[in-house]
Amino acid sequence: MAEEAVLEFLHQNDEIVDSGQFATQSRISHDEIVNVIKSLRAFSFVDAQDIKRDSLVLTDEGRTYAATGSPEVQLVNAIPPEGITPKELENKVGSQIFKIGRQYVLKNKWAEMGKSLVTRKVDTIDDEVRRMLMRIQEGEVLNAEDVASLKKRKLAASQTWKGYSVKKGPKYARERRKPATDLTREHLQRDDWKNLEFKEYNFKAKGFPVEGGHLHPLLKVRRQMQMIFLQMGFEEMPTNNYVESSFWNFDALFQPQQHPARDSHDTFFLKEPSTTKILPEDYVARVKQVHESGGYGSRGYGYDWKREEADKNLLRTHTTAVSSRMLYSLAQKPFAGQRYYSVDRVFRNEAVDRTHLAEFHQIEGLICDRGLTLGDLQGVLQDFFSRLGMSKLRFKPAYNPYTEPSMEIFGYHEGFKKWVEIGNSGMFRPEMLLPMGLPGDVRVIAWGLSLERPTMILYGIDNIRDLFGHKVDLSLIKSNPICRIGVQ
Ligand code: FB9
Repeated sequence: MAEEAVLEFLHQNDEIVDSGQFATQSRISHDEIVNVIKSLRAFSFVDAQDIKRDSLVLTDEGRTYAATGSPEVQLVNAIPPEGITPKELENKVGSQIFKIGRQYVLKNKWAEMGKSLVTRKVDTIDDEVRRMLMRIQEGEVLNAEDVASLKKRKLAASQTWKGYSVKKGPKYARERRKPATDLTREHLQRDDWKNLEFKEYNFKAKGFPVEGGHLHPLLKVRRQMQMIFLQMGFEEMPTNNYVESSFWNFDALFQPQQHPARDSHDTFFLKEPSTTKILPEDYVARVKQVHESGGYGSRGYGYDWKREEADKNLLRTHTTAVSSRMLYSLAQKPFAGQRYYSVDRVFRNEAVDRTHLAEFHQIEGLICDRGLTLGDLQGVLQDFFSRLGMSKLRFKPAYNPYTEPSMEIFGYHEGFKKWVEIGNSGMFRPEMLLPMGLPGDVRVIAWGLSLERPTMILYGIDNIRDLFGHKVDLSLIKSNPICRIGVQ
């Protein structure tokens, strides 16, 4: 519509002198005409020269007073011959007119504004302000002093009108045929492709963003951790069971049945199915015995071990439950050393905070072989954490029910310039290994850490809910950088 109007007018008249007048004559909005002119100029259909006109226009307030009279005149006209109290006068004209008009009434000495009575001092007044506003509306030009006074009262403002004068351009045509963007079957069938104009290729145009899949930061760090373990000769353990029996999760690890971690305040027990059905009975008997009366050089815990406690199903509290299963199965065949690792979800019924949820992903590594020592454990931790970028380690004696000795692991973080707790470790106790049937000289060194802590540190995330859970911002999933650990 607007484009056709402009091109047809130029065909008839060679020039549009003023786009504003053309818009009015064509009954088309000037904004629409301007957009068409810019588009036609971009394709050399027209030559367009800028026109600028500065004009004075009334503000909303100015237009109001041009219609109703200036506030100061409205205020004086509202004063009766006998006078009026200030409050009554304000109620009569309204607080806005009263507040604005008052200052000009006093300046023009048109009334006496006493504290209790307002009296008029002149019989006739000339609403000069209203008259000036109406002259502007009629397009008259006022002197600079009057314009300045109206601008100061914000009753008028300068406005720059921008338009164009337009002539035919080098590529003018009475109608603009959209350049074809594709050679279609119809073009060939109609044989009209020969006189088609094809749009130029825009080699600078950006391609559409390719929407593909995106990996969660946890999965990226998990992959890197897996690569580190595989490069170190470890084999992944099958961790595809969140539900575990208390037997494999605690009893097999020589964790006593009264231990606070086995309380429902720390562990999620299942209602259905509440109990496990199958356990290796001969092994269970040895576990019962080692808890109650020891053996293998241990004196045990000296309590009545209960099968129904061991049968309770739970959500595993650590992947060490899987490690115990793997070590037991290793003991059922001629012994050969092994290196196992696991990275999977574990569940703890604990207070949640900014960095802890009721579940997290535990990473665990273990080496099972004859004659291993604490030095071997410290050595493999040095190798493992160096690959994570933390080569300065310190070890602090600690306690775990299933490892002795045990060590907390600390690493010096070059970025934070401080020591950071990076995991826990130890040597599984004989009371755990020997009832399984492992040879007496076999030792198991093991360690654990979480997946969330390194991921939060590596990706600069300080609240775990921004990393894991239903409040995670998907743009984080789409835009997080690659994980650069475990790359030697
Ligand atoms: O991951 C932890 N910290 C950590 C690890 C790596 C890391 O990488 C650097 C940036 C590159 C940074 C930090 N921690 C263990 C230490 C703390 O975060 C701690 O507050 C939280 N711990 C979890 C348990 O909290 C309920 C992290 C989790 C943890 C702790 C111990 C084990 C596993 C996970 C274990 C074990 C174990 C011990 C002996 C034998 C077998 C397994």
